[in-house]
Amino acid sequence: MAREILVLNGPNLNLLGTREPDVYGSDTLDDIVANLERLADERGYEVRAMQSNVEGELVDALHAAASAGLLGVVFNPGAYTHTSIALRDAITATGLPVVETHLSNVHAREEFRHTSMLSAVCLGVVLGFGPKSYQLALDALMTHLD
Ligand code: CA2
Repeated sequence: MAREILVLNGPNLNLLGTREPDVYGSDTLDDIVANLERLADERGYEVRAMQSNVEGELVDALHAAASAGLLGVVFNPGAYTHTSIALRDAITATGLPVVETHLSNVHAREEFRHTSMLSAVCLGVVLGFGPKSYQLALDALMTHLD
């Protein structure tokens, strides 16, 4: 059976590469996912990618990943990071190892970005390295799973 990892992205990340390149870089989400697929393949994993702007769909994606036997999640929850008890509960409920991942260094930005509802229930957090954050998160997750 394939060893699958979910790469899950939240609100507005579908706009990557099209706006605010000074904050979020010039790579599109497709570029980032293609890169992760290569890295995963080198280590015997497969990546399944999903993006949604809807909080409940992200909850559903976490449930579906657990039900389908996916092994873990690289998750950039976007702005829901700072607000979503529902996503926190979903991570706890599924028991999946989740690496919270951010392009920007949220601690160097506005105060409201300094709090995460999710970090405490995640395996770890990677932030501030642009698209490289995703690669570091995937690498750490695969090492954890190995
Ligand atoms: O740094 C990150 O990865 C964030 O999760 C990005 C979220 C932000 O609310 C979090 O505080 C930190 C925002 C994603 C917005 O993505 C855009 C991409 C291109 C253009 C505009 C927005």
